Amino acid sequence: MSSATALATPSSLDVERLRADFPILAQEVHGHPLVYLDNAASAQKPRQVIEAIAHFDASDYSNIHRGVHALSQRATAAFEAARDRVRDFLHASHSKEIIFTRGTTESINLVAQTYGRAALNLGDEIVVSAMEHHSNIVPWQMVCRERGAVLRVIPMSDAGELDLAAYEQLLGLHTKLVSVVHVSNALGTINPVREMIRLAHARGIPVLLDGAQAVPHVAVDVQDLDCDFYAFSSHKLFGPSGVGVLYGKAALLDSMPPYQGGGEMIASVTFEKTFYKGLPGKFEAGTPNITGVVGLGAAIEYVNAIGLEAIGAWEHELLAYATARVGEIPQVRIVGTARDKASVLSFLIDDIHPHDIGTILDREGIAVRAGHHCAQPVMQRFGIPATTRASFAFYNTRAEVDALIAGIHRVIEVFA
Ligand code: 7TS
Repeated sequence: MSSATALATPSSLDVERLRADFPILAQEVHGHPLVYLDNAASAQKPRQVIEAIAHFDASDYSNIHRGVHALSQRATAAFEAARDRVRDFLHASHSKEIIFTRGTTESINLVAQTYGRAALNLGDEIVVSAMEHHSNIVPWQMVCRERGAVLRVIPMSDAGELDLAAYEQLLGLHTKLVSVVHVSNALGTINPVREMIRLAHARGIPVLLDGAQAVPHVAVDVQDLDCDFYAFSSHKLFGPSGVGVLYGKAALLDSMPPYQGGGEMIASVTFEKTFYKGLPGKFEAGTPNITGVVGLGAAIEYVNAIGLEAIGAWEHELLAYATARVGEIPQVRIVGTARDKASVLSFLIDDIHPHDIGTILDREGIAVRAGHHCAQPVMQRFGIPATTRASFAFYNTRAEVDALIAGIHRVIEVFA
């Protein structure tokens, strides 16, 4: 398996060479070169990931963990190698702390339905923030309803920064978990999660981080952060969809009941009694997305070869440039102006509906997201129905930001 074609130092990324790794980017849409600025929804896959998937399916594919035959052993080795790679990527101490899921959504549901269901009693509380994706709200509402517990919400400022004083006030004797987003998909805010974890742990409260929008942009060290759970999705990290990760501290995962029952997760079954496997098998019932996991492993290898430091530095530059250029247009209002941000530029143009903006930009070959971004409470907080969101990856260029600016001027012209 080859790694990224170009290496880089923090101050310079050879973006043009890296772009050549992404076949999908070299196309025209509606007669314009594609400008892909919807990376927060799903990032694209480099040739190295596409080839790793094709090679695995063509040469090594089989079901895992059950066969004595050569293909099953090769497939199992590739699957477990990907688990080790995720462990290293998150700086977890054991591979058994890495649970493969369908994605961030399933990872959070797993914690809600196992840890949550067991820990919550009448009057207990789960603390989330005002900038959560629906997948870090609804699973908690479901389990809270069942257990008679309540959701408490950390407020945020007009800039889209969490109110840490209010957060501290929310932490109490009944708080059973803090579950917050590391980087907001709607606003781009990077939350001060280290400090938030410290405050929760001072009261013995575990913390889950929704890292869906963080892992493609910032280096994550779960031991250094000391988070108890960390969830992310492969498809936002240049890997395939339908696969994701839940990291959990071994002691905590060990103490939790299984999520789903079935094959793969058992040590022995009789009609009288079933014994479960240890970690990580206990939480991986059924045949997983084997090829997807292998693809995620390849994606991590690719990202590692570039380096998240270099990626972060370039994206920071790009976001600063985009923010400044967009800020020069009087009709535009940026939503989400936190001091610490990653990759996301959400905005409004006068009172033009974001769906119209998205449609006009699409005619110019520019892919952005228009809507509530599965974060309706964020829209309610700002009193708006939706935003237009440009979200960047390391393969985006200044020229693409310029194309976005030209597209915004075109929108203004059409609606003038
Ligand atoms: N958490 C955050 C912060 C997200 O941005 C998303 C997906 C999820 C959880 C759910 O991830 P999934 O892979 O399980 O679906 N966010 C987006 C988005 O911003 N546009 O489309 C999906």
